[in-house]
Amino acid sequence: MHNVTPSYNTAVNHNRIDYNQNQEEETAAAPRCKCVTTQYYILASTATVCCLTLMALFSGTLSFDILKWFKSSSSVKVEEYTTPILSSQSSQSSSFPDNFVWGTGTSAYQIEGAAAEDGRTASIWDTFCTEQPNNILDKSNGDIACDHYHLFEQDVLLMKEMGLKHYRFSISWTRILPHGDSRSEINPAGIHYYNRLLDTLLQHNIEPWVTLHHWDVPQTLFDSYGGWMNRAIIQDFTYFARVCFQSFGHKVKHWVTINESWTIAVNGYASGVHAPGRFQRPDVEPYVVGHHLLLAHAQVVKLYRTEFAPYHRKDGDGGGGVIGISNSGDYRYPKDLHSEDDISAAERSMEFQLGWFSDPIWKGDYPLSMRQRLGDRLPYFTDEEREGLLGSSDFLGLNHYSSMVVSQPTEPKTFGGYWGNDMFVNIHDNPNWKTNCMGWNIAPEGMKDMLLWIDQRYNQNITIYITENGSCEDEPNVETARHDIKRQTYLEAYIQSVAEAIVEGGVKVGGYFAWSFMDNFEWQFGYQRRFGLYYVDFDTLERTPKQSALWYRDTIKMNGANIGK
Ligand code: GBH
Repeated sequence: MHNVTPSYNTAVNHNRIDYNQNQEEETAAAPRCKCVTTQYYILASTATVCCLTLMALFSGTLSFDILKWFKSSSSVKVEEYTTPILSSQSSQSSSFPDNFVWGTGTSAYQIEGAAAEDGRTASIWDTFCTEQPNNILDKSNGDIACDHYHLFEQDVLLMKEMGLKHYRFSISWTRILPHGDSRSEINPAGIHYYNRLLDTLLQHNIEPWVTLHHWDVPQTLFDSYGGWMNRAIIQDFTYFARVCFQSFGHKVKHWVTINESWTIAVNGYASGVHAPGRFQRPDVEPYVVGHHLLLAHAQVVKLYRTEFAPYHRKDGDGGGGVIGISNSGDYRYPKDLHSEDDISAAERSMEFQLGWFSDPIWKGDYPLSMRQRLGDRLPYFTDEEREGLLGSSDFLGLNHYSSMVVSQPTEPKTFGGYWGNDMFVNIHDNPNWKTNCMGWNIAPEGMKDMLLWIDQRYNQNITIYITENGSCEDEPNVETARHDIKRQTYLEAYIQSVAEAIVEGGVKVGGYFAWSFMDNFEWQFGYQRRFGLYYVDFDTLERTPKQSALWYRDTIKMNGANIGK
């Protein structure tokens, strides 16, 4: 896998050197710069059209520097970007509101690398991967990942090329606070890194959406008190959030507190396939962990709303920032549409996933079905906590990937040590669905049904952002990846389903973030599962746009008017 450590810096410097060399050449040829790529890749008969399209596309915003960089950098395949966009369709009507947010997402441990650099200390994910490599399919880890820590400037240029206006990423807790808590000196190198990333994004008019916690609990906090198992983490997470708000709040208008509490609780503390790899008390730990995640979320939102939001980024559009949570929500269909039991099994299934972490925020307590099945294994909120939670999100971030068919089991299950048994449903195939290479069902209608379910359940006209949606495809090499038509088809169908929820269901969906900006470290699957719009060669770290990246660029440009056409 990662045999790039020594040669890697050379590779990057090499790009930089090339860049400088080409700079002279390009400066001399300045008048033809905007067309410089066409000269190499486009047939003469279409050159003018493409030039005009490109110029219109990037009107005024794409500097010569970017083109020069693209031409000189071996990390980018320039010719793809000369494909004319579907400008003839841009007048078609779109189902999406004018201010609809189109973005992509990543997370710190999955892309940054530089794991031990500039004062960053280990998180539970570093430990999980490096101390027991068998936890990860290819025995890899995030030590280098996409090396975004060093390559972020180039990556932002790629985002710019894609026409991205919004980018969601997460902050590595231990880059900011090496001890995890307030005993830490705030690490100036960590602050400096995220400031540079934010500045680069803003300079290119890309709005940052910053997630505070995407699973990388400081190892020190796990060692001293068990991480999310202990209430003490609420205070420490709030302190970390305070440092982030203080340091970056004037640059960030959109915050996400915690990514996928469900995944943290179930994968980390029931099945143990994620860090910290606990499965010893699956009857208790996931629910305790989930409880602390919710309380920490509420605490951080309270802090933000009282001390930061009113003062940050008042730049003419209402000022202040917004803060929400991103929850995992896969849809469940009843096997027998006429069976009351199956219908309630499907409901329960969604309550045990999305409802677990959304009901307390929009209804003030855990779903009744969870309380009924779990009894006192599910912790209780005090009145004060309930009040703190209620309304503690300006929006719901929905991470939606897939759907399943479920039924009510006929035989009572014995508890097999997994959250799924607590939930008490049987899972079935739907022969009409294909699966992706995660084995997840491709069921675009589930997106619309999930959005309608949320809208109906919380009945508050809440704003939903799809903070993650995407597909993993089998891409053994860059050539396969460049023709990722399956991913494009997946994204198009799912976005179409979002459009239907907006148009037919009146659901307030504010935006959509494709997961992921680029291939990255896919947790327990290491580098063996690719979700990116950019292909990453993990030996050379070269990035190549896939077909889906080009298609998504068009989609953004046309505000989704190309969808379903
Ligand atoms: C996300 O988690 C993570 O936030 C992200 O870091 C990760 O890279 C990305 O997804 C891709 O894995 O068969 O209907 O039960 C994914 C959470 C929860 C999504 C379980 C799929 C199973 C679908 N996943 N869900 S279903």
